[in-house]
Amino acid sequence: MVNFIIIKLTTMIMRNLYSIIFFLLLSLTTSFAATPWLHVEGNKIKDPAGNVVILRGIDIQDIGGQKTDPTVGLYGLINLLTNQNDPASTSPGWYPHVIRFTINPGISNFQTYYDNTLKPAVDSASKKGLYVIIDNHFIADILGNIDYTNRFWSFMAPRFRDQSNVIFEVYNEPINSSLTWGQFKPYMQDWVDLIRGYAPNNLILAGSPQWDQKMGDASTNPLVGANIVYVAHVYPNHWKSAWNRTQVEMASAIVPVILTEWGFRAGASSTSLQGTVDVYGTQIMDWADLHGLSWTAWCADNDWEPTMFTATWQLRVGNNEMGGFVKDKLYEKRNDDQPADIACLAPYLGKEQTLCAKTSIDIQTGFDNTGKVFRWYKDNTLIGGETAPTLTVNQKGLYKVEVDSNGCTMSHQVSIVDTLFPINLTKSAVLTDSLLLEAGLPTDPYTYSWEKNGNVIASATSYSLKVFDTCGTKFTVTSSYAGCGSTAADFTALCPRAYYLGTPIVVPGKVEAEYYDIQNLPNLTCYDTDAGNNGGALRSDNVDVEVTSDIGGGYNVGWTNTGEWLEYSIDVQDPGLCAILFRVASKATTSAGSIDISLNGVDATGNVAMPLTGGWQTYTTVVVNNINFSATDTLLRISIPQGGFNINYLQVVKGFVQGTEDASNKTSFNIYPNPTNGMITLTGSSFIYNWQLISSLGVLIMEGSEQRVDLSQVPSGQYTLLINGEARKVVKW
Ligand SMILES: [Ca+2]
Ligand SMILES: [Ca+2]
Ligand SMILES: [Ca+2]
Repeated sequence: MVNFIIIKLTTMIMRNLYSIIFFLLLSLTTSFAATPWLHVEGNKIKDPAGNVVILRGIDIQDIGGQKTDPTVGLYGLINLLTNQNDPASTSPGWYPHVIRFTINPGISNFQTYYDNTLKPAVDSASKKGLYVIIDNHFIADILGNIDYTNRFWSFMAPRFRDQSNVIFEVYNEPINSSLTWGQFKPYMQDWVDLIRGYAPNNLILAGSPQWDQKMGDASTNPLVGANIVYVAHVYPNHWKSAWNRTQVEMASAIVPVILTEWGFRAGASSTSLQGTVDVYGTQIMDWADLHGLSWTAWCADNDWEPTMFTATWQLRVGNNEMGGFVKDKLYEKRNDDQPADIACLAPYLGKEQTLCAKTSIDIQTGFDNTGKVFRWYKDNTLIGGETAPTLTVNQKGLYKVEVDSNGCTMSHQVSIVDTLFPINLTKSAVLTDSLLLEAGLPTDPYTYSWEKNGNVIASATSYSLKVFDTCGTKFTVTSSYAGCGSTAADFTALCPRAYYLGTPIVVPGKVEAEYYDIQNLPNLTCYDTDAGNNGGALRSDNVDVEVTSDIGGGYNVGWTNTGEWLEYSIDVQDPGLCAILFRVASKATTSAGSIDISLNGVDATGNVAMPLTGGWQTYTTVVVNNINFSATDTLLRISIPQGGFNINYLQVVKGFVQGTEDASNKTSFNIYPNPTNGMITLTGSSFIYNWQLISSLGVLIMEGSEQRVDLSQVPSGQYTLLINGEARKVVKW
């Protein structure tokens, strides 16, 4: 820094004396604090040179929310809280050494959040010479949030593992009051282990049950691992309780403790936050000094309580407020308990490596050895003579490296384990030809056994197996290696064609258009002219299926194009002459296209023209008689010689159905008798009688698909009978 100023001076002397004076003033007033790696020894936080460090600073609200503050925003607030020329209250400026970033949980995309919010915020605070606490700000039962917290730290920890000023607060407030510390500890231990796998050296702040109140037993039952600091939150209501204070005092006698939240305001809306400088503020600060507690004050905000600022970001001052008190306390302590400026390098060995079936493995620190000393340990015993940046090992165990560099010592460890990698076997395929399954490489030293449908294939002991079998057959391979256990994987031979509902469609009966057979080979059971399902419903191949608004609901096939076809496996249980009733709709402008039905590949109907119905969901029924279904017919195909219609289903009806293939007389129902005192009979040229009887108040009374509607049990009065969507008035007398 000194050399830099001299060079600057010699170049600038030629230009402007005022600039030089300004530059010097700037240099003197913006000296940033050092933020080397911190570590824990006993109940103290220390810098690499062994100086005791006590972190004192400030909490700010959810940084994503603070970004949207219209007055100061996030970066404006960081500037405000580090402005060393702010005369508010009695101190001349702000001197926090740590800032805590509240991060509300529920982040949907960690990468976006990291790129747009967290990383820029950490960078901004880092440039100010601050330690930064990343606070995963749950105030919730831990049991519902284990997965999210795992994912949060798996993403964030590796990204900040090289920043000596970044501190991880695992889980803000585990509310779980029913858990003891001992019951809670395994959950926190899992998170600590997870974070340590990614980030060997950052301080980890561990909360405790009941909103960070039960850390006392950590004094006799601490978390396993290095550089862990315990979190306590002590608001005025806690401060009044001797039990709460004792918990902190028990812990802090043995392990380091940080108050990541304390604060007060006489006018706070919650009584638990109400306090003054005289009653609470001065006392808790003296108590923190007595027990060597680090702290961050909650909350440097104009909204989140207890607020240090007014709504217009004026610092609240006086005996009833914490704003001025915190600022003045930070100034008073600005030079106390601070680290020396030493750059330390942290080695990183990875999380875990597998030795199995390898003769040796290299553990690499990634460092050269210039100016550094390396010590390697196996299972906590120093390995004599190993002083290189890389260690070659041939036994499993816990390996640790210590690196001396720039006057400090950093370490990391990795487990070398003996477990087999999972086998990467094809999961399933249709066997149109023989297929070679490979469970490894020919050079792998493992032994293999293969099973077919659960029975060992005696001759199969190779890494590979050639299979060609009927669909549904399941092959299992198990790979083993002495001392490493075994691992297994499956392969299933798929049927090229499968029934959509698990069995063939029974005929006579209803053939839903959307229930065409499943295909595991291209263009085997259906053919569609464009990729993907334009309707996006039900199926995910190329056929276009959408939700239908026809009576009865379900789906229809739409976007029909010339040349497309669909096949259905059928089971003809009552052979003979049948009628096929096509349930179709079309809003095409000229022609609605046509359908051709074939059975077992033999044309059964010729081209049947489809009608224009005026709407893509305005359905009608087209009847084709005299189709002979024999017991040996197993495959029905809908071919589309010309597209332009939607199809909901085919109804196959035994016998002859009176009607016409033209649905233009859809409205020619007859209802007889009407009025009635009992049975109404429906007659007409539509042969699907989906009907609903609706009261004058609009209540559905009954529904059915029979040709007769029995009104004998309903009260006298006027009703609406909906027949295939068409409304008729009927009167019961
Ligand atoms: Ca398509
Ligand atoms: Ca299509
Ligand atoms: Ca349908």
